[in-house]
Amino acid sequence: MSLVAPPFPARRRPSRLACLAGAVLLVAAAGLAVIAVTQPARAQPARLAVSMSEVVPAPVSVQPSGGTPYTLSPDAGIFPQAGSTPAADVGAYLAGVLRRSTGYALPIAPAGSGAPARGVSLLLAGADPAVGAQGYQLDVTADAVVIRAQTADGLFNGVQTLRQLLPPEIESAVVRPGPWAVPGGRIVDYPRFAYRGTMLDVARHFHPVATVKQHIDRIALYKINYLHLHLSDDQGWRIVVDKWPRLATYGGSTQVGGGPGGYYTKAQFQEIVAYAAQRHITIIPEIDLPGHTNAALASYAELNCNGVAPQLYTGTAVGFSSLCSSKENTYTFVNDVLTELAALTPGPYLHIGGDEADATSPEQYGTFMNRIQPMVTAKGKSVMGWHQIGASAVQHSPGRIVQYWGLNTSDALVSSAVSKGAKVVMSPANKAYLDMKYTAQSPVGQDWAGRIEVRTAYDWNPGTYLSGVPASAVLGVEAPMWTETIVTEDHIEYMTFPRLPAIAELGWSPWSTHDWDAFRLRLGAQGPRWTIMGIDFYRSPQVPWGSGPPTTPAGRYEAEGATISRGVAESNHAGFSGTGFVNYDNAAGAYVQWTVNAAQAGPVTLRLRYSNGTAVNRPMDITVNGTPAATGLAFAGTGAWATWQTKTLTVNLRAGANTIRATATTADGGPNVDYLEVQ
Ligand code: TNX
Repeated sequence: MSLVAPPFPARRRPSRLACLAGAVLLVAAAGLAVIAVTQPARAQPARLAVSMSEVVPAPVSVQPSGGTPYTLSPDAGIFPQAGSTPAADVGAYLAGVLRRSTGYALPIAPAGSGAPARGVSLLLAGADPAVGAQGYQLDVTADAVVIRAQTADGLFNGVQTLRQLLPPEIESAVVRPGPWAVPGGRIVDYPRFAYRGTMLDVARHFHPVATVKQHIDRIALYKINYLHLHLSDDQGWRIVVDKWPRLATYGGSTQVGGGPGGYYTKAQFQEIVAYAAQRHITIIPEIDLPGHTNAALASYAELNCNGVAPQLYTGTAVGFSSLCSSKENTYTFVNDVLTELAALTPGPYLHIGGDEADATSPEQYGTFMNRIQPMVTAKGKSVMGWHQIGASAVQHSPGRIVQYWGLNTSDALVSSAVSKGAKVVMSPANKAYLDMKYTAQSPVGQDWAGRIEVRTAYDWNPGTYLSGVPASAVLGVEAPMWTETIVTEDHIEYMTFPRLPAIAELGWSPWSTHDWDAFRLRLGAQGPRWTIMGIDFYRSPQVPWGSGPPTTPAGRYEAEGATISRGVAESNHAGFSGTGFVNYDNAAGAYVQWTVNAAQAGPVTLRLRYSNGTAVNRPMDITVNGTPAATGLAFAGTGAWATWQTKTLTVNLRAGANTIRATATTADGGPNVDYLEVQ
């Protein structure tokens, strides 16, 4: 399908912001699938093979044991802290993730008090005290995985790390063969900032519940703990308010470009809130006030100063609408909306917008904000708003949060709000906006704040970015996604990945871990996970992606051409590929060793083709560059020497030469081996 919408009208915005230069073409449904992704082959610095250090966001402390990994086995269980429903819920979530791809039963049973049982324990005691309210300690030995935390939030964050320590196939929606190894060692980890958020604008283009849920599932993987939903704007009102029903039914009836729009019923909104809560994510609802209100003004004539309702709006200009600050009715309206919204929202914040109120004078803006902020606090919530609420005419409201979205590294409104006690969420538009294009070639997105490649999104420090705003005043970071050009679920994925993980790392990881060269390797290793999860991500050429296009010369490496420590190449059983196969000579310690040159570092899938004519299992150890990738991997009898089967495992390769060795572990030797295939 191809859809070409008219050019965006010129937008008004504060003069210090770069304006949209000329027209931006909306290539809404041009289909990301047709983007030609070119990835220059380039030499990557070498790195360790399998490691505990591939986690995004980077953990505070990682100590690999170098010992035998833990391999999740079919008889493993999940053992949450006895007597804790929140811990049991985290256990159920983990089981849900792991059962899909392993096919294992993974029964859940309360943790006992003795040695950890085989499987994953989720304990609310015994963690390093440094982990605090959101952190965790993860210990992996050959026998078990144990996650310890002080809260269920901490356990949940530990579970996200565990997912990333398992092979990428763990994210598969269908059962895969494994093996499911977790590298041995200890991670002690906790966040730098309490708030790590992202925003989805469901007003410019409406996005249904299912899309929001899927987005929640994905952002949870990177320890994002707040999802800000921009629920109203000029183009649409997206949440039912019982006292003002036309807001949703009329104000929600269209969107940018004139599509059908949509809105959430209260039950649907609560479904989103509950779904997010199960993933330890708090929803922050935003009603943008007093500007960005055309949809409300169109729904109720009496909200307009002149008593006349404007038309619904489907363009992308900003700054032209305003509630009427001099009408008492306005405050009844706002209070009704905030009352119903607060009742739907267990989280601590109500976001009241406050940006681009260009049709409101500074005096009117002050009057309006000073009336509505106390409405928020009266409902037991804290005010959150775009940084314009830091205007001197606006009083400080206890616990309030200003969200910085400017382009500069100093801002008087923000420093003034901070000096009165406000905390700041950092969303600098030229770093953190997920709706900005990556490059001039990006098929969707805007560029008024610049183009944001992955490195640009990553290379800034939220704790020192704004002069006059010390790290102690920074609550955290948020990456907003405005949706003027973001129409489909695919667009959301493409603009979110890989930039949101970069912003998540800025919010979570200690600044001492900040290192672009290391980050790009860790980020690249996430690629295979996203591919398996079906995420259509932007394959930035700045990042050595671990898969997509395979990282090595993919292909077949015949055993008869490999290094053989003992044994012989034979051809006396049919069905082999190449000129023969290797007979391991019934000796323990005999090995076949291949050299695989990888263009870049990252995970690959290995397939070993073998036959094993007897009923005897001939287990082998597989090492990559001397590090165990699988220990005692079973090669069961295939019934006949001419019956060939393949064994699959995922390993990490380093850039350059890799040594992959399969060693027989019993006096029966290894099976006959035909080839190693790299995928
Ligand atoms: C500015 S950022 C806006 C939004 C637009 C966005 C587009 C902010 C607080 N306001 O109204 O959607 O730019 O990038």
